[in-house]
Amino acid sequence: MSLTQNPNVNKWVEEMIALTKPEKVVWIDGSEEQLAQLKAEAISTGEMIELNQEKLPGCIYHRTKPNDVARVEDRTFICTKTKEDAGPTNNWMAPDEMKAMLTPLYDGSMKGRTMYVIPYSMGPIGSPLAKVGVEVTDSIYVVLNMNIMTRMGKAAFENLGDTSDDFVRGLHSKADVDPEKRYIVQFPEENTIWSINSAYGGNVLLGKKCFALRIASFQGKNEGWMAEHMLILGVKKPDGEVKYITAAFPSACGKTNLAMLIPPEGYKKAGYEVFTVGDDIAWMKPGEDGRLYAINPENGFFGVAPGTNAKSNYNALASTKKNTIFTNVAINNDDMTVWWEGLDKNPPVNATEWKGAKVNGPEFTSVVGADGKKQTLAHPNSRFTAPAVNCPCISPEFNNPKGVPVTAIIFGGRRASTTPLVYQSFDWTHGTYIGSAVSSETTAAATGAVGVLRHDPMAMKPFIGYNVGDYWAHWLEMGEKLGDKAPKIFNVNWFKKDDNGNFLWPGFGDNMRVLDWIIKRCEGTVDAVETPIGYIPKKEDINLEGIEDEVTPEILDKLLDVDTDLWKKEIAEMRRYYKEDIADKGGKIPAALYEVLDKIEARLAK
Ligand code: GTP
Ligand code: SPV
Ligand code: MN
Repeated sequence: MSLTQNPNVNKWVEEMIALTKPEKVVWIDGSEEQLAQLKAEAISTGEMIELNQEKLPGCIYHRTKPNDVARVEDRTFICTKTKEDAGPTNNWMAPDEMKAMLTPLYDGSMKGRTMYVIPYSMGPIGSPLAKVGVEVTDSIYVVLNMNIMTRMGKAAFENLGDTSDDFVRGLHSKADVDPEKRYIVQFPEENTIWSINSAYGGNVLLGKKCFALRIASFQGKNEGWMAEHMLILGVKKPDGEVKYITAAFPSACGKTNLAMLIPPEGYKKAGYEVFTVGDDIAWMKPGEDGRLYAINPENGFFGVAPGTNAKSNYNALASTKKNTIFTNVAINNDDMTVWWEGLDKNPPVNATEWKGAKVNGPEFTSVVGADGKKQTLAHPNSRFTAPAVNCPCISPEFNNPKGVPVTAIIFGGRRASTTPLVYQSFDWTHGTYIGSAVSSETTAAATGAVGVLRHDPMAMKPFIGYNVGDYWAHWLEMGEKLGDKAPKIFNVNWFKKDDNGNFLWPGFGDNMRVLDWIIKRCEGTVDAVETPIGYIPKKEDINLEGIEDEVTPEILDKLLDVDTDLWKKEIAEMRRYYKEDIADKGGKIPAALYEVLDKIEARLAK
């Protein structure tokens, strides 16, 4: 029975039932009883595996098909009325044409199955920045994940009210999980998402990338706010003040890690603390005082498992110790716990690898595959879905409906060379340029080659729900609106390498040293060196106490180096990118960004 009187919701759900023809329809109220029953059902059918309930209470395991382990960018579409409105960074098809193609795939796709109707809120219920979605799906895995990642259940409908039409309609069917018929489709003009033939993460948890970024970025453009692929963290200083920082890095480039960082000893002793507000997505809007405020629309973390350990990210690991869903990691059959590469140096002997084969872990992981790399027990994009409340450093402001005021915005990516450890933009317009110029080596978070340098403006290439030129114009408009209250914009690179391919910067907790400089720049309490690309720290202003042996003066020189020749190439590549990849393909680049490019070029030529 429907959980709402809202005729817009009920009419749409009726249409979806008529299309997909489920045997049964279950409305998800969010109650403990209902969730426990669904979990038990998923375990009894083998869809989920129960883990050791003493060591990992409430934790369950799920394995996806080997062809269904990451986002599929080549099968993701933005279906606006005109191709120009989707712009050069998106695949496009006319909405009618797309629906005509997909309708036969959805027709009867839930026959013999149950349809779950999931009401959810992105953002704290009652927050003026929050928005409601309804996802219908034939996957219990989706229901259980949405329960962790969103505020799911009846309460979301209370927020919508009995008459509003302002909710995002999400239709998901795993259908046959056929990769050739897999489509992830956004209709931004209709607040609608259609996803079919996948059962993995970002493709099917429709509140996340599909709604909170692709649809929401379009809504934000029209309503005067921003939806960004950004973590949100708070740094509490010894004087008790908390400064909030957001940071956009491409997928699997360190957002979860930075959001939960533990400061080095010296900082802890001095009284610094870091709090997590969000690890992946920020919705930001000017507040009454004219400053930019950010909320995390999510309620949990869908984090990369490999590389997560007590040293690299203690807080993330602690978050996964109860009520967590693990996807595509390895199982230790001796005690039904989980394992992944980088957890520790002891792969379980009695292991089940992520595809489901029982193997001897140490033997299995010593085999070099055809690609020259060692086999892994966990998939490189294996993930944990952990409730935010589990996080030891969750911010007291996590549920604040107003959000938190943002002092600094950081861009970054994986760059083996060229980009220094940190630099500051001259102003918001220059900062917007820096965002447009983010490029990064690709990761396992999306299907396709790994380690290839590609442009990923604002870390949003796969997520901008409209024309990237208009998106950059929106950034500039927001800067104008915020005026002198706008956050300061920075760029970081934790991934610069030496000639032997080793990272120059220790990263992780030591990134606090860079945040420290950024905060001081915002407060105006530290000087900087002006270079053609922006302000660089004076060497003595990066606190290296405790890591002097690792980061020698020579290494710091390399980290902060702005190599004129490499930067001339970088700028030439940006000109090519703006022209060939954007302007020639229907993206209108704001004149102000070309002016920034001209100025950097002129400074480099001097
Ligand atoms: P998505 O959830 O895909 O959006 O990823 P993310 O941006 O949250 O990335 P995450 O923090 O999960 O990190 C991805 C990978 O980068 C992990 O393997 C980390 O160990 C590694 N990583 C994170 N921070 C650092 C760092 O400061 N230095 C180095 N060298 N590696 C890092
Ligand atoms: C990302 O790829 O940026 C993720 C994981 O955060 S997913 O939800 O699959 O998009
Ligand atoms: Mn992400």
